[in-house]
Amino acid sequence: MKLGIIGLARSGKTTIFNALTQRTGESTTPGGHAAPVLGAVSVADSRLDWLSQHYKPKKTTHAQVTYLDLQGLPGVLESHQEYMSLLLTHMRQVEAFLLVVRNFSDPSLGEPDVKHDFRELEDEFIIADLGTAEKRLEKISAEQKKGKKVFGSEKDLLESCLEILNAEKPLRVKPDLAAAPETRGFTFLSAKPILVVVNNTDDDDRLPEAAFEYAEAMVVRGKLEMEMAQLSEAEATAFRQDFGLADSALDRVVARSYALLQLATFFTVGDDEVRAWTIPRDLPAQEAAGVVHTDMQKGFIRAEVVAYEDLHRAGDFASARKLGLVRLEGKTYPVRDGDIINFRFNV
Ligand SMILES: Nc1nc2c(ncn2[C@@H]2O[C@H](COP(=O)(O)OP(=O)(O)O)[C@@H](O)[C@H]2O)c(=O)[nH]1
Ligand SMILES: [Mg+2]
Repeated sequence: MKLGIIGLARSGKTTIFNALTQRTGESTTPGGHAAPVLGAVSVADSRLDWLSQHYKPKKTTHAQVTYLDLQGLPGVLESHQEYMSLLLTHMRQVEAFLLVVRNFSDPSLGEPDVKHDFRELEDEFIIADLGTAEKRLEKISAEQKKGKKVFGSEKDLLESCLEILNAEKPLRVKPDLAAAPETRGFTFLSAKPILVVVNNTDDDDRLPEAAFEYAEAMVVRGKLEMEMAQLSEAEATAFRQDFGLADSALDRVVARSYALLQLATFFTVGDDEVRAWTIPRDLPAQEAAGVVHTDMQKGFIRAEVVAYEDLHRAGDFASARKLGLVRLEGKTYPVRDGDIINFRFNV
């Protein structure tokens, strides 16, 4: 899963990125302005821990989340064309945005205004998408004038997109429009799921009320979390208790992102490797097999499935089987969160 961290200057993007990826520092391009920075983290999962203890494999592989610190939006927009096009390329590739808004007072920017800052970012998405949709529609009319045929319902879909964007709404309000085969390729920014990350001061853990339209929001205390991310495990646990934080920012952001993107985790187990895989919820078993290996998808026969809870309760695979908890499922079986799957396939 790839998430882009975006926000206005000095909103705390780098601070939060560092907290999530347990890094320090800032990077810049040779040109001097900030560059998109990439960091990957393993997703903690107590189920994977148990499976790993149980199977004692040579290798245990966690699901991975990649974060991109997409610096500088807007402001650099007009001044650095080259950088902006690089930024847009990165932005189009992420599955969702973490939208950081400043909720602490800054010596140069003054008191925070989360609603205003959020809206400014949303407008950037909408304006970028308006440009894309208008340009494509102009091209379509030019082609039609020359007598060319228009594919499927592309024009209708784009006109519906324009209507939403012109009403100053993000395409997120109607995800089907931008997910259609005719429009998917445009990778509209305002259609991507967003999670607003409100960056609070150390002593405040409340979410501002009703400030964000068409978006889910959560609080992270960026500075505090970054400091905690640099402590040892034991120190961090003690620190967290003092501040009433049960889980790290990383755990909370990952959990919310999985929910937002409707993702699920399934596991494969064996002597060589125990591994967690991230898929869209309810993905058909044959497609889930393809996530592991294309041969497994092509030669798919059956999926042998046991729910984590069932295996855990039974104690081991043989007992789970005796209890009738191991099922044989076909190609279309919708994979559930926590399934442990052994794919049977022919090559
Ligand atoms: N008080 C306070 N300051 C913060 C917090 N998060 C970031 N800052 C400060 O705000 C400034 C900008 O943060 P930075 O992460 O570099 O912002 P970016 O420009 O969005 O990457 C730095 O001086 C940070 O120390 C926070 O949660 N509380
Ligand atoms: Mg930064």
